[in-house]
Amino acid sequence: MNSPAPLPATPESAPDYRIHALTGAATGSTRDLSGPLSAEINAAFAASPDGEIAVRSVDVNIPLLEKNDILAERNRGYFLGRGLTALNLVSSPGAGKTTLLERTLDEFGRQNRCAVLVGDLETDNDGIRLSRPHAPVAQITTGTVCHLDAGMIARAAQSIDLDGVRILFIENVGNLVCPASFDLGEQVRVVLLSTTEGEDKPLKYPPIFKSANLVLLTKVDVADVLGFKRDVAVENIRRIAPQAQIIQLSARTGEGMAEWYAFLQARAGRR
Ligand SMILES: Nc1nc2c(ncn2[C@@H]2O[C@H](COP(=O)(O)OP(=O)(O)OP(=O)(O)O)[C@@H](O)[C@H]2O)c(=O)[nH]1
Ligand SMILES: [Mg+2]
Repeated sequence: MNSPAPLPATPESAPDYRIHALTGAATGSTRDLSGPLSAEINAAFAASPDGEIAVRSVDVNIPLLEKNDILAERNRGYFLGRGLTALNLVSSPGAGKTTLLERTLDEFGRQNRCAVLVGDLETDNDGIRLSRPHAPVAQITTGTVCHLDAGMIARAAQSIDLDGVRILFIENVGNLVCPASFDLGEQVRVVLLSTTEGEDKPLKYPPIFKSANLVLLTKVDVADVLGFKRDVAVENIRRIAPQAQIIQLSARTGEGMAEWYAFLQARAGRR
């Protein structure tokens, strides 16, 4: 009997995602890292003087989620140590994450220094939309990966200048499933549900809602024309996520934005 063909050699892993600091790129000293990943990350920065870096994945032979959780705890400590609050914004594609952050940077962000890390499979479009002289922004393009992970956040956070930043917004890849499993080291998880998606999504995609600290019911300006029942949606959110605060808002008309800013202000104050 012929012996089975040997497994093909594992190819050298290609860069699996890219980080591009669009505004507020970190300068020299703030890029220096310590810890187990420091050599790899610092070498990647050194090889990319224009702020764009490509980082290879690190094989540490532990389960993916366990590795993510370890890195997430490191991120949490790093954020707490810097006195900033990190919020992870998750939703299905197009629920209004970037539009909300654009307005938030223009209003809340004028008095409170904010930074943004934004993830998409492809394009810098959201990073460009969010670029403001007063707010450092880095775009993470994940290629084929349907969520951000803690390693990406660790590296992207090093690519921008976080000095004086009180709030770090992380706009996750638009997806109502995968991001639920990946702790990024955030202190606050914000789930957006838009009126264009239907009232039943909390019932159909419970894990992400169960993990939320805050649920934003977005695009309420078009609720009536869509026949979207806000009270039913709120009831569904409460049933699945009784732990979560709920704010109804429209980044277009401004309804509910004051409540959102009050939430941010209260969280930013916890150092
Ligand atoms: N009517 C209305 N439209 C909104 C509102 N917020 C966002 N939109 C629209 O919804 C669409 C998607 O908004 P984005 O902010 O790009 O959504 P997103 O969640 O960032 O999308 P991805 O990053 O692709 O997941 C755009 O056409 C926005 O203009 C709102 O409050 N009211
Ligand atoms: Mg977006």
